[in-house]
Amino acid sequence: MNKLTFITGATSGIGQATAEKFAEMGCDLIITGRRKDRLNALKKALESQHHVKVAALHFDVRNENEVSEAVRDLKPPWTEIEILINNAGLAAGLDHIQNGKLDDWERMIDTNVKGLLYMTRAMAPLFIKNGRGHIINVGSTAGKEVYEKGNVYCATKHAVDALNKGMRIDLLRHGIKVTAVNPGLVETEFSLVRFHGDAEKARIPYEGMQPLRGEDVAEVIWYVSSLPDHVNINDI
Ligand code: NDP
Ligand code: 8X3
Repeated sequence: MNKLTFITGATSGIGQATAEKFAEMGCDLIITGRRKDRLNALKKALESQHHVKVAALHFDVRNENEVSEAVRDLKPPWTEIEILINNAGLAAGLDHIQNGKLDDWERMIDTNVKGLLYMTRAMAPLFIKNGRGHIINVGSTAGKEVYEKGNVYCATKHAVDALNKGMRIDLLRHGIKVTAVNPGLVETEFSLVRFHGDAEKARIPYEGMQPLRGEDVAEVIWYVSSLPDHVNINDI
């Protein structure tokens, strides 16, 4: 299988592990994120190790202009995208609702909900034109349940859960598949970002337990993407 795959948030964690897995399996890739140096280093490593073609696009998913331009400016063969992995996302802060920082709330809502919407809105017409496509939305168990101080992060992931179902219904008639991958705790840069770079606080959620690794989630994303056209995993 060589399906051209577009991955948001490929500069670390689940997205990076997914880029590595898909390249290992022979897929050409469009990898994206804001950190240009990391993207270029990953592109170089994947091309030399796996002999696949990789395009690196750096943009902020919160910026609708940057998102739509990135997709609009693609030239063949890079327009033949078969899989979009909406993975870019973050938690910012962990506070009781009355103490929440508005800036943290805006970042999470703008990235996890609006960023995923901008990407999907830009890509879906291309999939419809090509007559096929698969959108894989990285949600979370936080999109199914809530936990103390998780309020707004959980709300954004509940929104992803609803969008995942809604876009599946809307896009089915065009032969486009939509899948939610909803992991539990994964040890990535997620916690460091949530605690604004405080490594000591970031370690605490993983204490006394064995978290998932980005590679574990990448295996699941690979599995759902490699099934025949008539088989769709709605939610895993
Ligand atoms: P990481 O922090 O390791 O990776 C997050 C990725 O998202 C980075 O590549 C980052 O790239 C990108 N990103 C963040 N904000 C933006 C933005 N505004 N524009 C473009 N890219 C952005 O975390 P994870 O790998 O853990 O997170 C990936 C996804 O998995 C997220 O949606 C997260 O909510 C979800 N998830 C994580 C879990 C966990 O426990 N770790 C569990 C369940 C779900 P850059 O900074 O270069 O822009
Ligand atoms: C990330 C998992 O439990 O930190 O979505 O919210 S959790």
